[in-house]
Formats: sequence, structure tokens, C-alpha cells
Amino acid sequence: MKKNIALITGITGQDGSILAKFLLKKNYEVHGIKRRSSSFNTQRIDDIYNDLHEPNPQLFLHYGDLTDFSSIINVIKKVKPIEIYNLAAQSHVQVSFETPEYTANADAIGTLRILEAIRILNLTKSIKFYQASTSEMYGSTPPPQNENSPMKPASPYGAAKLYAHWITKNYRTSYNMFASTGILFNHEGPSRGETFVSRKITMGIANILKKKQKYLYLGNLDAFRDWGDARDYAKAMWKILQYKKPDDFVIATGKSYSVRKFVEISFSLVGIKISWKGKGLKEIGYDKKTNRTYIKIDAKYFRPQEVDHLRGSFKKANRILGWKPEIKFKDMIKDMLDKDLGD
Ligand code: NAP
Ligand code: G4F
Repeated sequence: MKKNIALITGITGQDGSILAKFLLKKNYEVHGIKRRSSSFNTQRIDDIYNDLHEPNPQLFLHYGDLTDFSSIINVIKKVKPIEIYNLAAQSHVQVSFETPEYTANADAIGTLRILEAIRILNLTKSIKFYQASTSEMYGSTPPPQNENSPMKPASPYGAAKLYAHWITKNYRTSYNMFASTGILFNHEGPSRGETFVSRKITMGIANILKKKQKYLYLGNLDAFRDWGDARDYAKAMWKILQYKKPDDFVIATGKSYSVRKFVEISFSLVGIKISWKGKGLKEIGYDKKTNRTYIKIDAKYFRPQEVDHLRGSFKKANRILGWKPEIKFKDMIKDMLDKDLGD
């Protein structure tokens, strides 16, 4: 029987690595695009990568970059996937303020490059395309956000992703392509990048307990996010492409917590009760029993513009795809702490 072939851009990232594992279990042949880098960037997929000289490999990596059209069109031509998951991106919101042009090139025009490659290769009828859209596109729109909520991005990242979102919808309509989007709210787990706030907190706690770090320095504690587990969200991406027609789906938990609450819950899981005192940059998080300070504020982690509150409605995904989040918020933090305490 002919195998299903999937191509994942961003396979070395959090979501790409989880999706690759999910698709391999479903018996797909999985191809991924990785960037050339001076040190290894495949840690998240090393456990599933087999030497190609061994019999029957199922995972193949190709060098490429979303800023390089020739690499994109060549890989698609060679692999001829039935599904493309476009997960590659400069995905850090704060970094996008420092590298706005690169972020637009990779995240916005990068998506256009893939869509154009599919069109130029006359593969519009044989490839289903998934675009990794984001709740960051809503910006200042108040919660709950759904597929029809206004999009008012508040960062170069959000604006680039909004272009990618709309160009995907445009190709769906203009060329009758199976091009879908998943508007995913924040999702985390033990393989989350170390500079996103969730992982920074769990790694910080582990480092403090191991006496490798004295304080955890954070920025805005009062932003709210709808934090889900990346394993649940990879399943949603696949379900979106299995639906009978291309569409847009919000993937979220419907619950939100502040960064402050994330800190409190994470510390409580290692037996430390955090109290707060002081204001603004002088605020600290400490343990009343011991008077030991754990959290300090650093102005450099504040953004030029903040997205105050994200909380998504996943009603459409639940109704049409039968998707719902399975992993509980606290269990996800526990898994992250277990990983970081074990490292
Ligand atoms: P991530 O961990 O930062 O991974 C990003 C991936 O993209 C990495 O494999 C990275 O390669 C690759 N990449 C970056 N620039 C590239 C370029 N120019 N060409 C080719 N590859 C490039 O992100 P993630 O959390 O897995 O997120 C996956 C996707 O979902 C991203 O598009 C993100 O914007 C979007 N998203 C994420 C969330 C979330 O909460 N995680 C929510 C909504 C949407 P290296 O490993 O070499 O850096
Ligand atoms: O963890 P964050 O950096 O994630 P953010 O900005 O919400 O973006 C993530 O989720 C998006 C989906 O909504 C994705 F599209 C995007 O790719 C990425 O995965 O920050 C979360 C919140 C922010 O309000 C930030 O200001 O935490 C606040 N924060 C407070 N102190 C901090 C810190 N964020 C980081 N990264 N580092 C801090 O020290």
C-alpha cells in the first residue's frame, strides 16, 4: 500500500518534532526541512531519526530555509507530499521587535513562497496545506476570541502571521487549494523553547533548586494567556487536514491564567508558596516563611506593545473535528518541571 507522505517545515521546533512523532505513529513517511546551523539543531528529533543507511527509514531531512524560494520549490518537487504542515517561523514575539524585517520575510513571505511553489509545480490538487496561524493575530481584541473575532496584531510577529493567514485563505479561494489554518493559542510542554515564559519559569525553578541560578527575572506578570499542551495541539493540526474541506479553526483550552498565576502554580508544585510585594520594576516574588526572594523584575523583558489577554473559544473545532484539549494545565506544568528537574 502507498504510504502517506507529509512534509513539515520547522520540524526541529517544538511543534514540528511532536507532529513528526505523531505522524510516524500513524504510519506516514515524514520529511522535514531543517536549516543549516553551525551547531546541532536536531535535538528534539534525534530520538526518531534513523541512519538512512539502515533498512526502511521513515524520516527524511532536507536542508532548506523559508527565506530561500529555490530550496522550498526543490524540496516540494522532490518529496511530492500529500500534506504540508508549515510550522517554520521566527516564533518569538519579543525577538520580532528586534528583527522585524527578517520575521516578515520568514513568517509572511515564507508562507507565500510555499503556496507559490505548490501552484507553480501544478500540485494544487494533490497537496493539502496547513498554516500555523496564531492567537497573537488578535492583539488587542478582548477575549473570548474565535474564528470571527477582529484581528489587530500588536507585534511584527503578529502582523507577519496575519499576512500568512490571509494569503493562505486567498490561495484557497483563488486557486481552489486545500489550504487550511489552525489559529493556535499558546501551547507548551517539556520541549518548549527555553526563552518562552512557561519554560523559562520551569527551567528557572529547576536551576534555582540546583543552585545554578539565584533569581528568576521576568517582565510583565499581568498578561493573561490561554495555555494548552503542545501534544494535544499537534493532533488538532492533523485533524484539520483530515476534514473534508479546507477551513480555519481556533485551537485553545478556553481557560486563561496570568503569568503571575503560572509562576505561583509552578513554585507550589515544588513546595514553595510565592507571595508578592513592591510595585512595578521593584516588585519581588518571595517565600514569606524563609524571606527568600525568588522572582525579580527586569525592564528588558517588557515589550513595546503587549497583548493583554488571550482566551480562545474552540467550539468550532469541537463541533466539526471532535477535538478538545485533554491534558490539564497543572499536569502540563508538572511534566515540564519533571523534565527540567531531571536534566
Ligand atoms: P519553535 O519551537 O520556535 O520552532 C520554529 C521552527 O521553525 C524551528 O524548527 C526553526 O528552526 C524553524 N525556522 C525558523 N526560521 C526558519 C526559516 N527561516 N526557515 C526554515 N525554518 C525556520 O516554534 P513552535 O512553538 O514549534 O511553533 C510552531 C509554529 O506554530 C510557528 O510557526 C509558530 O509561529 C506557530 N505558533 C506557535 C504557538 C505556540 O504557542 N507554540 C502558537 C501559535 C502559533 P531552528 O530549530 O533551526 O531554529
Ligand atoms: O511565552 P511568551 O514569550 O509567549 P507569547 O508572546 O504569548 O507568544 C507565544 O504564543 C503565541 C500564541 O499566542 C505564538 F504565536 C508565539 O509564537 C509564541 O509561541 O510570553 C507570554 C507572556 C507575554 O505576555 C510576555 O510579555 O509572558 C510575558 N512575559 C513576562 N515575562 C514574558 C516574560 N515572556 C517571555 N518570553 N519572557 C519573560 O521573561
